[in-house]
Amino acid sequence: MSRFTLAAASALSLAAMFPAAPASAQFEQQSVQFFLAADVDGDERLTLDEFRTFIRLMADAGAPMSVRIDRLSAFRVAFAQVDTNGDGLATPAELRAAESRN
Ligand SMILES: [Ca+2]
Ligand SMILES: [Ca+2]
Repeated sequence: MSRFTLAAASALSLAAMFPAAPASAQFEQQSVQFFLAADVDGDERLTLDEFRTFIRLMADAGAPMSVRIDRLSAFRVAFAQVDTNGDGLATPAELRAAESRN
């Protein structure tokens, strides 16, 4: 099997895995999993380090905003935008609010 065929086949199976689910719902569900994965100490809030992990996971999944943040290494800037109360921690509520602003 040529590399081209392989790429085409994997694109097809990806499309089959995620049929008609709206992209936003898709990412929302994934972002919960990524949040839990990134939250190393399990306090349900992300430090800047944990936030970086979270964005990388999101970027790997193809979330456009996260891809951009990852590409620009703009973690600190993005974190400051998410952490609206400035306590150095991104809560799920703050992340959700930031997502709906974008
Ligand atoms: Ca944490
Ligand atoms: Ca905060």
